[in-house]
Amino acid sequence: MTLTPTREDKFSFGLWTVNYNGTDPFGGPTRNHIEIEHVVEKLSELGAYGLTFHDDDLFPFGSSDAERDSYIERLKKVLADTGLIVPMVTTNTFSAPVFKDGGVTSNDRQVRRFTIRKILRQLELGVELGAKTFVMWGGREGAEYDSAKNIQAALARYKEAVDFLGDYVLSQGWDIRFAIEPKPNEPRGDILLPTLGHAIAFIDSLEHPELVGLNPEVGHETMAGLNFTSGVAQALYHGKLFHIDLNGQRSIKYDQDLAFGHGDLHNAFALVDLLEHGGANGGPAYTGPRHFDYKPSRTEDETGVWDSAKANMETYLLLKERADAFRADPEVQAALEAAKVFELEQNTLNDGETIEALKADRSAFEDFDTDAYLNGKGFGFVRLQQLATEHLLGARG
Ligand code: ASC
Ligand code: MN
Ligand code: MN
Ligand code: MN
Repeated sequence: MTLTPTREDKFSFGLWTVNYNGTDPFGGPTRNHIEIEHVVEKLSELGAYGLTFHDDDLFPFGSSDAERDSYIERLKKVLADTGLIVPMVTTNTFSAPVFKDGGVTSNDRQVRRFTIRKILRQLELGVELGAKTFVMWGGREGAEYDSAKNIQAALARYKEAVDFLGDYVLSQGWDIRFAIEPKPNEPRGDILLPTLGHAIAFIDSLEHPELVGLNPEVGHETMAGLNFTSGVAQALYHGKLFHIDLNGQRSIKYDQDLAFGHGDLHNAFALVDLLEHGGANGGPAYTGPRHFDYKPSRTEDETGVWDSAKANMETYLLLKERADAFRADPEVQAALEAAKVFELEQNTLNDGETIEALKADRSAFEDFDTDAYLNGKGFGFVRLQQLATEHLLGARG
């Protein structure tokens, strides 16, 4: 089967992904830096439509204004030459020593003010480049020691920063929204807003909650032992799936950032099915970029980098083809029906039903045969999941 990505597929890559040089806590780089022109040309040739970046991915931290401008000009030129777009930008508020206790929640007020300035610069650049989403990954927001961080004050400072940035976007009339990316730990022992649920509750506390959504990452929810697809479904339910970071992760451990599908493949299948086919309400569930935030393994040379970029897109398209076949299979439809999957879309109560009416309905309680559920009325979920597995493995058309 040939699966060739096209721009309509909306695949995008972080500049930091293909340019990850292999550094880890135990060893230095295993690959050379790839120049921006080559990255954009290569991604374009492979079928991607977008490039995303942290400020420091493009121009090194501490660059002079002239150096920064020259990198931005180089980027603009190669974007114009290839037609690639920048759907999202984000700020590096974690690499430089100044961020060792975090950015917007550092105990050091001077650092917090510097962080907001750095974010503002990248926000303005993002708007200039036409980005529609501004991701905030607070990787260093958090602590190793409970005594070292007043969590409630830190959340208040987080809110202060996001509210301030939101006010600025509204006052300028910009068409850009913020997406918070949760992660439970690493590099901090414990990161603030560790899961999608924590972030949703935080967003509710903001001055402009409509401006702020989520950028869930496969690996990050998995690190917390959570079901990624289920979390994404809840993000969609709340209208908060503004962006997504696709990659692979095998179980609870350090952030692996494997290529998409190279972790929990069953869950990746369910995810693509959800993104492409929508949830219970039908319709396209997610129309934004399919953004890959992965790290090409440190064992690879540049050929392996481009192979891995391709692998992300091809696996997504393969899973999409498999999910289409799964949905189109009459046996699957019958199994979904038998499993009462569609019945969950029906309201539990009748239209306008009162407490009195429910109490008067003997079939709901007095005459309801609960005994029938012992050794009867199986849902057939295992058969359904086996059908999904057979489609996933290509055993069914
Ligand atoms: C991000 C993001 C991450 C981190 C990580 C940096 O912006 O989405 O998960 O930074 O990729 O290495
Ligand atoms: Mn306001
Ligand atoms: Mn990650
Ligand atoms: Mn990410």
